[in-house]
Amino acid sequence: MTTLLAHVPRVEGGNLPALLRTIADAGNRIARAVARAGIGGGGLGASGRVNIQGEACQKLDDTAQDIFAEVLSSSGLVAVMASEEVEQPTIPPDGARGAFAVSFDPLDGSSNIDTNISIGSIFSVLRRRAPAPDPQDLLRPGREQVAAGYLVYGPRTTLTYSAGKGVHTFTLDPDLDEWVLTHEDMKIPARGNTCSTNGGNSPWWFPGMLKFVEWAKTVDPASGRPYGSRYVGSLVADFHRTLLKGGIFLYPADTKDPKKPEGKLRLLYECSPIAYLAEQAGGAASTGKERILDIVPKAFHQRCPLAVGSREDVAQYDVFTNQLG
Ligand code: P6P
Repeated sequence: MTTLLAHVPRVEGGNLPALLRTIADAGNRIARAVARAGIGGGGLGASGRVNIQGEACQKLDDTAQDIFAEVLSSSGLVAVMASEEVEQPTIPPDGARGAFAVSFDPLDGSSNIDTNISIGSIFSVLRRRAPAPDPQDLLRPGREQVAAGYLVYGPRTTLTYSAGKGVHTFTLDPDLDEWVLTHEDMKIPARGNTCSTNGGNSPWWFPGMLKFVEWAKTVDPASGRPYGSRYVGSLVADFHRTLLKGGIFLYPADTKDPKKPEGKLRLLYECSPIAYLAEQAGGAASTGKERILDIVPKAFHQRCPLAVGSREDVAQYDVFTNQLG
């Protein structure tokens, strides 16, 4: 059996296999907390905390944040880390010996917790470049990532990652309590037949997005249209389906909230790691106008539009967005 530690390639100057194993251990602990939420009346519902995004936090958000922060801080591998849940990045006590700058969303899709729908954790790994631990080291384009991935806490607990040599999924065997390689070198089909987006936002979409969705709904059997519609509301679940079956996931810029003109998703710990995986699997990820992995972040929690999935579907979306705005 190929273990995660043995599967992850080593990188110059940092123990990447150990870091991903540490993240996997955090995921195992979070999966157990998710599975037990609600038993004995604990673990579900709001915690009363409001995060930097202005979102009401669920108790499991706090649990996942605490687990990620604890394991990464104590690993000796991390120089600086940014979390969706925390305003400013954190430098662990022994960050000076950490080789990596890590961004993470400890629990993505938490609005789905109480309804027992799949949720997950997302992570992005950069090699430290600064001579000393420095939060600014996190503000680098996604093409510089040395690894990225996500966990899905669903019917199965899975960890999907890439370290620059393809995309692979490990599944947690609950009997062995071990991660088992179940999907190696995953590839997104060049074109799919599913469009995944929150149609409730259509009154605020720009013309290019409206045109793409109309195009996807047009009857044209030769191109597999009309596309089906699937939307879970957890990025990890919607992307994992897209990775396996093809199609396109869209969270575009819109005019719904003047405070979020670039859409809802965050660059550092949602769009950038997902884009890295998509490209490693032969797919594509863009804002509609530029490659996600070329965006140079200016702020830790900046948002960006996301179109990700089959490269031919993303290309078609780019055409409409560049033509129509
Ligand atoms: P909406 C979850 O809150 C999340 O950040 C992503 O996981 C998901 O894709 C998106 O928001 C869903 O947002 O506005 O459709 O509920």
